[in-house]
Amino acid sequence: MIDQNVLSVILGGGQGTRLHPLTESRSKPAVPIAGKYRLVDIPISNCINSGIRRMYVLTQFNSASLNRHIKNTFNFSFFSSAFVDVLAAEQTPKNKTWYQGTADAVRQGMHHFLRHKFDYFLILSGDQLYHLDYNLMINQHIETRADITIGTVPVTAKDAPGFGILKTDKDHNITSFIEKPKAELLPEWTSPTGPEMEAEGRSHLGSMGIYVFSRDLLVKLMDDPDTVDFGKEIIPQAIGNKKVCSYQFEGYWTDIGNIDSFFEANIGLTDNIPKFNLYDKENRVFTRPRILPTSKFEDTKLHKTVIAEGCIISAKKIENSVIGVRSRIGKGSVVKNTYMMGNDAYESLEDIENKHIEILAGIGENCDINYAIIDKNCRIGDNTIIKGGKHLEDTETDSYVIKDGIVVLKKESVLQPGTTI
Ligand code: ADQ
Ligand code: ADP
Repeated sequence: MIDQNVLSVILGGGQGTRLHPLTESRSKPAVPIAGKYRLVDIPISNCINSGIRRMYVLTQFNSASLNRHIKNTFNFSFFSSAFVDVLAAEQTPKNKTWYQGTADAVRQGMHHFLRHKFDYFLILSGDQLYHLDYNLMINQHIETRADITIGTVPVTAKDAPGFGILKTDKDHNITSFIEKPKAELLPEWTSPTGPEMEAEGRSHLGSMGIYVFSRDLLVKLMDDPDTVDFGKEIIPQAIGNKKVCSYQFEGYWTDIGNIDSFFEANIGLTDNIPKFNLYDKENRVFTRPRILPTSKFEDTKLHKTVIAEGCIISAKKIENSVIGVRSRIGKGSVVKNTYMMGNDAYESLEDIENKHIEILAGIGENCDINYAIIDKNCRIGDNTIIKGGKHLEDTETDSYVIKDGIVVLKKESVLQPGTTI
C-alpha cells in the first residue's frame, strides 16, 4: 500500500566540502562506511525495509563509482516497479547551474518525479546513520492530515545550533522553526520532549532534515524559484500557513556530514553494543555483494575491531578500528582508532613483479597508526608512523588532510617507508 503512495527522494549531497578529502574524487553518497557499505546504502536500505521501492538519489556529480554501485546492488526483479535512479545536476537550457540547495535540487528533478503515480514525497538526507521505519512517519502524516511532516529528534543545547530547531503544541503541530539558531537564542527554543529525553538534557527538538510532503503541496511550493533550501525557506515559510507536524524519533540517529562525525560513527561500530545495529535481521543494510573470500590473520591480537571480508592481515595488534574489504596489513604493525576503507582489487605476486610495485597496497610492516582514516587503495610503506590526535593542527598536503586531529589519507596516496605524520 505504502509503496504505491510514496516516492522517495534522497538528497545525496552538496559539494561535499565538509567531508573533504573523502569527496575529492567521488560523490558524497558513494563515500564508503563501516568497511563495506556506502553512505547511500543507509537511506536506500531504510526505504527497502519500509516497503518503499521507488527512489531517486540527487547528487552534484555524476560519479561513475556511485552509478556502478547502485546498478550492481539495487537491481530489482524484471517484474517489479522498484528502482533506484541517480539524478546528477544537469545543465539544461533552463538550468545552467549546479543544485543551489536542497529545494533547488528537488525542483530540478521534479519533471522526472512527476512521471510517477504517488501521493506523498518522502525527502531524505543522504548522510545520516539510523534505522527508521518510514511507515510510522507516513502513517502519522496521513492520520493527522498534515501538509508537511518533519522527522524530529530531541537534542541537547550543545548540539542544537547545528540543527533546525522547532517548537510544537501538544498535538505535534509545529508552531515555530528556526534554522541553526545561535547559542544565545536557545533558552527560548526548548520543547517538552518527554521525561526520558529531558533527563538526558535533550530538551530541544531538532529537525532530522527528513520530510513527508503531500505531492500537490510540494509541487506548488516549488513554483517560487527563490526558494533554495528546505531548512532556510520552504519549512519556515510553511509554518503558520500550512499544517506542519513533527514526528518525534527517539532511536539512534546521527548526521555524518563532517570528518569528525564520520569518524565517530564508524569507530562507534566497534563498541560492545554499537548504537547503530548492523546485526539486525529486520533492519538489514543492503550493499553490493562482492563475493569475496574470508579474511585471513597471522599472529594478530584484535581488540574491539570490525573487519570486512577478503582481508589479509599479519599485524601485531588492531584496536578500536574498522578495517574495510580487501585490506592488507603487514607484520609487526599496530593500528588503533582507525577506519581503513580497504582496496578495490588484490595485487597478485605477478603484478607486483611485472609492475615493479615497491610499496604494496595497504599498510606495510612495523607501522604504528593511531587516529586515522585511510581512504581506498592507499600504499603505506614499512615503518610509517601516523600519530593523530588533538595536538595536531588542521592542515592539508598532497597525500593527507588533518581535520579535528584525525589524519585522513587521500584515496590512492602513497607514503614512503619511514614517513612520520
Ligand atoms: P544540513 O544538513 O546542514 O541541515 P544541508 O546542507 O542542506 O542541510 O543538507 C541536507 C542534505 O541535503 C544532506 O544530505 C546534504 O548532503 C544534501 N544536500 C545539500 N545540498 C545539496 C544540493 N545542493 N543538492 C543535493 N543535495 C544536497 C538540514 C536541515 C536542518 C536539519 C539538518 C539535520 O536544513 O534543519 O536540522 O538537516 O541534519
Ligand atoms: P568496491 O565497491 O568493491 O569498492 P568499485 O566497484 O567501486 O569497488 O571499484 C572501484 C574500482 O576498482 C573500479 O575502477 C573497478 O573497476 C576497480 N576494480 C574493482 N575490482 C577490481 C579487480 N578485481 N581488478 C581490477 N580492478 C578492480
